[in-house]
Amino acid sequence: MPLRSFESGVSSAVVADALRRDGGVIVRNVAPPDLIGSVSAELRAKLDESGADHQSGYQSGFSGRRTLRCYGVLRFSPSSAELIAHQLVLDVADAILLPACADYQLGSTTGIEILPGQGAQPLHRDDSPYPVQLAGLELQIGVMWALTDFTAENGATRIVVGSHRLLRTWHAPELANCDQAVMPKGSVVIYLGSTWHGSGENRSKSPRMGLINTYSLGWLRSESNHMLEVPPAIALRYPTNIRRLLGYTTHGDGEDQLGHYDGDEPAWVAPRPRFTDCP
Ligand SMILES: O=C(O)CCC(=O)C(=O)O
Repeated sequence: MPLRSFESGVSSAVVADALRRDGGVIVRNVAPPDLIGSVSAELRAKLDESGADHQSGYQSGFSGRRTLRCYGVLRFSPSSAELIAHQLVLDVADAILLPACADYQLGSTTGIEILPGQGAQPLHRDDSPYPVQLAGLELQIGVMWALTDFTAENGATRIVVGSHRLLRTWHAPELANCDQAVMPKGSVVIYLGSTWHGSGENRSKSPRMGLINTYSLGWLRSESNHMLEVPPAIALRYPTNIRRLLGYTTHGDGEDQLGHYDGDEPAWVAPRPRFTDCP
């Protein structure tokens, strides 16, 4: 079953409908080439560092031993904020996640470069760390930006269309419905946390580079620890919507409030001296 693919300019409602129906959807040519160029350049050094350190946890069997990864990209890639808080992405996240939370947060931000010779990643669901599966409750979405063209040969993300309808993680997906997110640089593929997916095999002679950001319900533990990856002194360089996505805010009100700081809304709303003094 093919993934549905739209051109940029499509409404977020159409994208969210396709996502709910199929579990994944492509929107082509969303980000301009200069933005994609800046993000790629800012990720370069960190990707190379991860490749140089073969003992690090960056290169595991699951992530791929011929795959470079860098995490917490807002620490060193200011341009990535434009992709992370892209209006289309936030509108789709609003539609999918806000019915089940007061606000959502970033789960993780990861640059991924799949080198020639890398085999396909095992298919998996991103919501598997959360030991709950309830029909109709989506815990997160994944948003993969193509920083190079994604082709069938270079490892374009594989998505099992319709697999989000399998309620339990042990229900094997129907592989006949697997499609690849073939799309030009600057495009984005969005998929649900419950959708089976994984990177493809890189049979080409060139690397495939992407930036994948996940967004999860605000009352869940985020996949990566943003307070350490993007500490307050760096978070303060970004506008409040990015700080909010990083979790420098509360979830809920009154006695239902989570994430308070000294019993209060954290300082990103009204910076206090001790906040900026944090190491
Ligand atoms: O690189 C890709 O296309 C997908 C990567 C992925 O799904 C993961 O590492 O969890």
